Amino acid sequence: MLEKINEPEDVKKLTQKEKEILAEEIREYIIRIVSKNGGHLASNLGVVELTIALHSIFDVPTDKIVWDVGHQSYIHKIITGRREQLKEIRKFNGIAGFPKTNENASDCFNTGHSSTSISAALGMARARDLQGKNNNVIAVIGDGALTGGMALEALNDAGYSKCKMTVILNDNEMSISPNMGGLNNFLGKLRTKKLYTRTNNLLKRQISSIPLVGKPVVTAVQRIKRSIKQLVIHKMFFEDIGFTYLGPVDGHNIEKLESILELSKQVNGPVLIHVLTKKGKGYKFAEENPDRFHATSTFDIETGEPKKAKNKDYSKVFGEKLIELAKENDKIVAVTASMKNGTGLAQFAKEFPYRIFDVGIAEQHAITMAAGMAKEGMIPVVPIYASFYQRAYDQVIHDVAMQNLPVIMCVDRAGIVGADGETHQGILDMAFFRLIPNLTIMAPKDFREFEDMLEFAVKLKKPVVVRYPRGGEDKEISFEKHDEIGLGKAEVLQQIENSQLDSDSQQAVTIVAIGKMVARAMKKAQKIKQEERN
Ligand SMILES: Cc1ncc(C[n+]2csc(CCOP(=O)(O)OP(=O)(O)O)c2C)c(N)n1
Repeated sequence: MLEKINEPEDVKKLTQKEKEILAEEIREYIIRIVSKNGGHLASNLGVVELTIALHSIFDVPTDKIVWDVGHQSYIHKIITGRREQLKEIRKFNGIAGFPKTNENASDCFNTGHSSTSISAALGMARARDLQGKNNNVIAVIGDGALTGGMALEALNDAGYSKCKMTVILNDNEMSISPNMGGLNNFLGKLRTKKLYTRTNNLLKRQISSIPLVGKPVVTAVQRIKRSIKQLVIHKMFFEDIGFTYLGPVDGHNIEKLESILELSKQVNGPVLIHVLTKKGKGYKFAEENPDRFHATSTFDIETGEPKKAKNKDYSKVFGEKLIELAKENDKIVAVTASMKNGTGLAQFAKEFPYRIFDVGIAEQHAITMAAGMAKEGMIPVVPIYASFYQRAYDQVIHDVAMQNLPVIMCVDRAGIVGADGETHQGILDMAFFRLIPNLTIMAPKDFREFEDMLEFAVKLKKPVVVRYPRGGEDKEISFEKHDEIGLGKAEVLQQIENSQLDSDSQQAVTIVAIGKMVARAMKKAQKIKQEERN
């Protein structure tokens, strides 16, 4: 079946049975590719049926599908003519692991950072209306991404706007780790609302008995929905802010998905479809361990085990040192924006479950919340990937730096990060942090210096940024010298004797480096020294 799929039209032609077969073939194909290239597995396996249903009902590129984060767009890429190119996903000169408008017209908006899809889709819907067009606009957002402030700002605007658009809430109860927060509890109540599912069927029956033409249908749908809502649901967040809520619907049943998507097209306003999916669906190891298979390196399909053993990295050193510091100082707390495992906090969470706060994918809130804790005497440590720190820029300035509060901001994955592409590179943080007053910024040359810097940061009692790269130390260089960390002090690691200087011009080379680049600079310096000797 898969080999026949070169464009969405090919999916539209299939029978329901054939679509089910296609779903299984797509799963096998993706598992095989991700096992070789690495990538986002569990999230993609969860949206196979949803993506097939979307392409059966909507017409891209005229209709716009915005994938939140975009890590789950592999099936969309397969269906929109990139089946063969998927084999080179995330590789140099291969296709990207996220939607890219310059890669294919069906990718209508670039994503990578979470919680942007509803804003972008609402913008597209408004642009459509102003230009008298009539295409559909759909945002596909996970329950994890929904915890991001931007998504909630957009829901607020979209619900009130009355603009025709569809938000698909892909609810698998997981962010990277299990989803946290009050919204997750609220969704939990909707997930189990059997009564509502039944009434929803009633709604569908009533709607199908109304002739499907123009505005009267819409008004009728909304009137029926309102009356049912008043009957059975006391308080419905989505409905109350202006959305027509449809669902919950089984996200692995293509037929049901298609019928609810079709239904959403009839509503002339914002619709939210609540789709229940299983992260990792169809691959035993990913179903059992969706966090590990959220984003994975290469692995063995039979055992699910990684092909390469993971070396000690900076995130691990961070987690271990933080535990040590937290044992000595009970004011130390950790704050994470839904990245407990990635930032090395898993063990800390086990040892100090009451001193770690997972605030959801909410970097802005994480920083201001940490500022509040710091104001009242705690020492919050907030590890966030460099590219996601971009989200919290104003909070770092306004809430932490200007009040000179002792928040320790740990900038993980600083520098080039590789296969996730341009949205995930940590290349701007040094430029933007250095503009902010009151910040002490450090970058360690190796693990030992990183530990010293964390100790120093705790003692400093001021806002501190420590940036460190993805991965581990440089294997070829081991530093013996470790000066005590001091404010504004550089460390001289190697000096060339005066006699070695060029005798005529007395010229010398000075290499100044920070962080990971110190090892590289050392290698160069050693080479120069060697050349001088020869
Ligand atoms: C601003 C930002 N912070 C963190 C991340 C890292 N991240 C990527 S996907 C993800 C979880 C997304 O969960 P959800 O939206 O529920 O999608 P799922 O993978 O469960 O389908 C996180 C935290 C990100 N992409 N953007």
